[in-house]
Amino acid sequence: MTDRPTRPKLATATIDRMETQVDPVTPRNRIDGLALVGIAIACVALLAAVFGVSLSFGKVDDARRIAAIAGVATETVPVTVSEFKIEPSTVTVGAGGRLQITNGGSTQHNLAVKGTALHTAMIDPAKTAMLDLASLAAGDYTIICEVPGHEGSGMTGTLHIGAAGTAETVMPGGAMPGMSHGTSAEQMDAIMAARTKAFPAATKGVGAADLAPKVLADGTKEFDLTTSQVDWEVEPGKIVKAMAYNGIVPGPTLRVEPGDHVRVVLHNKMDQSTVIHFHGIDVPNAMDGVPDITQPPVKPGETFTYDFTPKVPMVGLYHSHHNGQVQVPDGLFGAFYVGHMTLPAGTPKLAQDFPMILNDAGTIGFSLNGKSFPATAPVVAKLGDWIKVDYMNEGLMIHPMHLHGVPQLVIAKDGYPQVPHLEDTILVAPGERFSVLIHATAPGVWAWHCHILTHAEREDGMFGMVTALVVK
Ligand SMILES: [Cu+2]
Repeated sequence: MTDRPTRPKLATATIDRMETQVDPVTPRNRIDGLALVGIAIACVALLAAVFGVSLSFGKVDDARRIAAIAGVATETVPVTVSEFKIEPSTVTVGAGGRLQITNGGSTQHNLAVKGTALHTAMIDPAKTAMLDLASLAAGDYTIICEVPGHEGSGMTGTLHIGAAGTAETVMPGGAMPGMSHGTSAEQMDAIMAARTKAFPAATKGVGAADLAPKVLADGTKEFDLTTSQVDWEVEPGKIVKAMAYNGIVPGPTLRVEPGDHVRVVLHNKMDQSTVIHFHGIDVPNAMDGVPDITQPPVKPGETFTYDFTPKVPMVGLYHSHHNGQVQVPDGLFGAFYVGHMTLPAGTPKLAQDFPMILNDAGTIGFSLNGKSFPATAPVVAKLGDWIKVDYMNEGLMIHPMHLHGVPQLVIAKDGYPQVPHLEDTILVAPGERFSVLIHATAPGVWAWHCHILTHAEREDGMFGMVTALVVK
């Protein structure tokens, strides 16, 4: 990170007041209350569904009883469906087992076993459904998504049902074993510890690096952004097909000052059209980057120049607005800063100031600045440091970003100053930006993660939207 804003030191008493200022009843607290009621209703519905299934399948219970007598727990194998694939493409399940199907895509999918009556209901994005396989004899089956056109687009795979009493290890995506089949607590702990101890794991490529503009003779700041399809290492060994600006995810961080004449030259080297929308930035209508509303799509091989002079200081974003539900989560996003935010009176000089861009979909999946734990970057601070973080959500879901150890002082939403107030969990919806100050007053390694636990933890340990604040 470069160009840290420098702020004058002010009286400690002011800082102390700022730190203890708490807003006890914000609308967000009320939303949390409503969310709790929703979760309670969902839990009751889930229990009803589970009992409903177990009552209606006598055969299933028999298979489970046999499995139980044989000392084998019911195996639950995770499967992810998305546009347009089933992962893993070969699923192996012991007799009496079941599938836990998560929709990692952005539209509805289901999972069906071809040639049988077994299928799930339609699963909404980010939702999960169970599919009991105990009625299937040992052998190989074809699994598909039944949404018209999805099977033909690639949503097909093989389901292998093992013989009764077999315990087969399944490693979807090379990472997540089907744990419940004879995995001891010790084995599970060891698998989890291996992931966590790998943090911070080295991977190829670092996103969000600052890009210095070319300064033209008249003072215009010009940035070249080239889109291309690249291999991106999300976590060690997990290399995905991403779409990237200048080869990195997130794309380069662009910084200008209010009143700067800015040109962003987009070179499209992908095999599909694209555009750039400058999210939150004051641009003239013709530069708004929405295909067929303000400009034609920029076709493969074409170049388009965005030309504007932003005047309002902003914590903004730039991203695709064409086939955006694919192009953005697959990597076409980056931070765009206009000037520096006015910090609350009394804020000392910041030791660090950086964007943390959230994503949860596409080929990249659950990630912070383009990386999944343990490849996420820890934030290393000295005791007493002040740090500014701009959460920016480029995903399809909401993420409550929770930091252990010290509270977060929210100072702005979407680049607009708010009355500073402390929170320990910041709810960041898609498109939103929240700017927070963190005062590193507690030594230690503090977990920092999205608190929707399926975005951060799974049977083989922590993954996705997890990093740490390390205070020395
Ligand atoms: Cu999340």
